[in-house]
Amino acid sequence: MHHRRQVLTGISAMAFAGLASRAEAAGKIVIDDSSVLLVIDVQNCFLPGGSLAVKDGDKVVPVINRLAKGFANVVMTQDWHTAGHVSFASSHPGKKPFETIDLNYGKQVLWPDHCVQGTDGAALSKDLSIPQAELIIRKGFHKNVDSYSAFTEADGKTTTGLASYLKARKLHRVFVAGLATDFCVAWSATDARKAGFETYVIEDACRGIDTQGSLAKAWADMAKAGVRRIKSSDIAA
Ligand code: VGL
Ligand code: ZN
Repeated sequence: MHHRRQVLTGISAMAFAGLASRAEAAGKIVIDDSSVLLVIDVQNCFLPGGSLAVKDGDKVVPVINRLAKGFANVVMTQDWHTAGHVSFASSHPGKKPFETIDLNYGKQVLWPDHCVQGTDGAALSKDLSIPQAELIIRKGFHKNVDSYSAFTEADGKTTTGLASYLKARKLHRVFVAGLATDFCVAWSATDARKAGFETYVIEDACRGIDTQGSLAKAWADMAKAGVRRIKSSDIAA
């Protein structure tokens, strides 16, 4: 009798724990097998001391490492430019970084040289700890076309193949984090929506550059595209 009561108590305690954790998850976003964490451009050039350092860029690393533990599926991107890339101010005599020019595919912000293929600046942060990351997609490797987006280059038509990959793997919910909020994160998130993915941007897992009002514009563009703006605390642990 005594033994049986102990067993029942054990079972009801387990059931209660199950209910409690479901209740806790209520109102929170639950990561499932169709979810993928897309980690954008956490590369040395964008971190403090880098050639295109994003203010507090390093602060995203612990947040992303923590988030990634909850994802079976993680894809990372790497900005991966040729030397003399069209997006570099140094490729346009008389132009300075953060000025803009008109290229055949539209307006282009000019940047300091950054993320040149094979350089230490282009390497992913050594502090990222995401061993399960299954794909690293490189972008911006065509000398005359930039690619902020992980999906489609700045000409608006050349694809990186990422949408096809995610669809083939049945990953329909894309959670975006990384650098920089107002460029590669925003363009990737809006393109994810365009390709039909449920799309979230995890605000505290991103940092922005904010040049000429770009950060406010990026959030407005993302909202218009149906991107959901969340915080890492909105995700069920
Ligand atoms: C990025 C500017 C130039 C980014 C890349 O990762 O947001 N920004 N290239
Ligand atoms: Zn770039």
